Amino acid sequence: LAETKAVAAAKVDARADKNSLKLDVNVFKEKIVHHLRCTIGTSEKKASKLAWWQALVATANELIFDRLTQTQYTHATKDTRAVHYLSAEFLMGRLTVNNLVSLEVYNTAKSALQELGIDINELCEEETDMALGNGGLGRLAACFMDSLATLAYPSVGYGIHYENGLFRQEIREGRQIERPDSWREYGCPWEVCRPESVQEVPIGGFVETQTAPDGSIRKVWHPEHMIKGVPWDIPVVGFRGASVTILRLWESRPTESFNWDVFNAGGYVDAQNEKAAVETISKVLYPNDSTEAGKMLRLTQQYFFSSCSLRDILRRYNRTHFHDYGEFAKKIAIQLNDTHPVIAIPELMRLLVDEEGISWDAAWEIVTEVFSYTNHTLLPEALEKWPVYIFEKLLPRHLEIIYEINYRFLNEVVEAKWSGDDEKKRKLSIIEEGPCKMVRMANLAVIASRKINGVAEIHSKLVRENLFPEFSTLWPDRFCNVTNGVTPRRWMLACNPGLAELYNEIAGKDWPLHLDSCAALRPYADDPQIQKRFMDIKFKNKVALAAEIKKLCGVEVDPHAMFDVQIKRLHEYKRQHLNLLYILHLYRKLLADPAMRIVPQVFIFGAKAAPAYTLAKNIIYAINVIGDKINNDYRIRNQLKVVFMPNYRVSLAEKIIPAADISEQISTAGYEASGTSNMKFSMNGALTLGTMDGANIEIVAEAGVENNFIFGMSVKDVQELKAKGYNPWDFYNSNQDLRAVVDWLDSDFFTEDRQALASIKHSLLEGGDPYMVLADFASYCAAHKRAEEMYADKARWAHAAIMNSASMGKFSSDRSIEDYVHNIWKLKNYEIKDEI
Ligand code: B1H
Repeated sequence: LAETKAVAAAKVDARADKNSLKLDVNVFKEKIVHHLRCTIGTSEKKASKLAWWQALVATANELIFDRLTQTQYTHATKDTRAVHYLSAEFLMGRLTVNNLVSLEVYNTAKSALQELGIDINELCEEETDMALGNGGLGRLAACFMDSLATLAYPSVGYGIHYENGLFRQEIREGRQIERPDSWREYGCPWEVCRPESVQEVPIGGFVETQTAPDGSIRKVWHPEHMIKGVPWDIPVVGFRGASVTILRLWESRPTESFNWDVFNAGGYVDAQNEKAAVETISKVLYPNDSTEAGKMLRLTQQYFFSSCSLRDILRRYNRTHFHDYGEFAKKIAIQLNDTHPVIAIPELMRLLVDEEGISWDAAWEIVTEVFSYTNHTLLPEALEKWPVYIFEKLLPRHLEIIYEINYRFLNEVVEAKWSGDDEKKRKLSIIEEGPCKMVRMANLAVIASRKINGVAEIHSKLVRENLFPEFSTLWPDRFCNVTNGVTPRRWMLACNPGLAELYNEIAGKDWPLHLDSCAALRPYADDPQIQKRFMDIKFKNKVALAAEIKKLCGVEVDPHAMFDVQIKRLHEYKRQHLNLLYILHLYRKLLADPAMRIVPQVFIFGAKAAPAYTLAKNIIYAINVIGDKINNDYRIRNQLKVVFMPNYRVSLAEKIIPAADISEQISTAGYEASGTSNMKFSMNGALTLGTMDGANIEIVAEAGVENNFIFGMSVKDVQELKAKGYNPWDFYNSNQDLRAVVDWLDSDFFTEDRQALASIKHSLLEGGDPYMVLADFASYCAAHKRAEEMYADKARWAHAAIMNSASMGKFSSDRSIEDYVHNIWKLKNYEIKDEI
């Protein structure tokens, strides 16, 4: 009894300790100094900023790990159903400010550091972004982790522990140069290695068919290698500590047995080579946003992390279910983030049939209950296909399983629906016939998934009607929509404290949990005082961004000017070159009429191009050299500035978005599945200048078309023009302004490397202008004109900015997660109490 009392007393002590850490600046200060000395091994006198930051993280981790333990205890004792989010990318960015805000200790930490003579902002700048993703798809996964933790749904994120994330971009003489991103060169204090959960994954080799005495057939895979998967856990803190979930990232290592034979035979160097080959698997993130690389290493990465994750899921399940799979589909939901982890489907079949001895039919029933698949793009070049010969080499048993799935699907399902229709079978088959037989991963995903969703209303419609029309006839109930969302904790509360304070006053402090409540600001959209307050916040953010622009680009910009922003991966379908043509058009008008006065404008770009995407790199070069010319042309009296901010990434977006007036979302209609920065901009009071594409449609439906600048062809217009036969020359020949700026690209006005800029003109004319830039040019100019007019009317602009910001309730990632939960995952959430 005495012992129980002592334990109970210790628990009370621990809780008191936690609370004082949260509330008492002095306690927080002591903790930081304690960690500086005892965890980091330095002292106040000589500590670097990095060391102070590490001590700050160690202090936060005291609270985080305690909450994590509580969360895992609750989930384990309740044997909860959980979702497992498999994604090749998690673009987490920095964690410090977010975690401190979520733990409600940001202000305590700030004051504690201040008393120690340290500026918390400077410390937070020490953190390298976790850039383990390319763009929207990876950042969406990160926002979803935030919402899952906040809503306290049992969940795990699974991905790859890339040693190098997306390359660091440097700009030299206007050109992009790629540098490796070693985000954890000096260690990452948020991650914890979990050696107790290491997995081993077989790969390569051959399959042997064994016939038992009773005539039954057994397949035995003799793999060539084993790869060790080492898990690194990154805790994700829900808002106000609602729960702490785990992002588990797998690192590849050679197994102990791996190179033993070679080593013994005196092949020390060869053994090292093999070791290096295995470590290569998690070395680097492929930098192709929306284009499939089709490389052996990439399939190996996908299989490696999918298999490690499934084994981890099975291990945890079997701790309480002892290899009885009757409850498996009740306890486990697996979400496939695009086709990248789709190899998990045949891998789970293999684990269940070959390793657990379950019948094919029973295993297939489990698999088709467990998996769901999210499609993120319709671009044909992004739809993953793998050559059969690569499968034969790396995953021979999986190939057999895929053939079996395909055989049964074609002969049972398709045959029943379209008897004797070989054309349908050819189209729906997982295997694409041809000189190089291919495995179509998207078809495999649809055939095995319970639900298939697109990421915005229009995109989901196109997934059904254009991408998978036959599948959606076959299984109409499988297809659904979940419109994307973003976390208001990072994208408003943490990155725009001024705006957050305004919402605290108007909507109450719970708005980050109930973003709909921001609508409380709407009745004040015409209130001069609130307008002033709102636009003062914006102005302050613009002053801060102007300083950052000066620092990074050396260009002086006036914060009174209209800040027009396009930040996203560089891709033809996103049409940064349409924006550039407009800038040239404005510049040309200013040169033609030196007396002309326009609304002063700053065009701000941020974009990385895939290293092998030449045209995209030329567009970056064009933005830089044209910007340079314009910024230094005294004739236009600073009315126009163009800046390209290097190394666009999450932490830079957090500085740019709160300062934007105009959000450029100008993809050719039908090509941007959703977009997510469009939501972040609106939340922070920017007006969208955009096409009726992706989530733009739903954003302006909420915020009012009249408060945004919509232009260009609709999806239907695009389809019709294509059907009719689009000819860019028609537009070029009939619009003098357009012809002048397109021709300007093919001149030596901006650069000696005339070829680089001329290549853009070439793609727009001889290249056929695949994304119909010229067709939308006139309407884009007109939209800009409307924007400039509205900007000159301060009250009208403030009204529109407020209406945008206050109408984004729908686009909280909490709403997206609730949609997934109710329509797909069927989870329950649990209150996490301080129990242990
Ligand atoms: C999106 C990708 C993507 N769609 C292949 N597809 C990749 C495809 O490395 N790869 O091979 C990487 C990424 N990314 C984006 O997803 C869409 O373009 C956006 O419109 C959407 O908002 C985002 C999140 O759904």
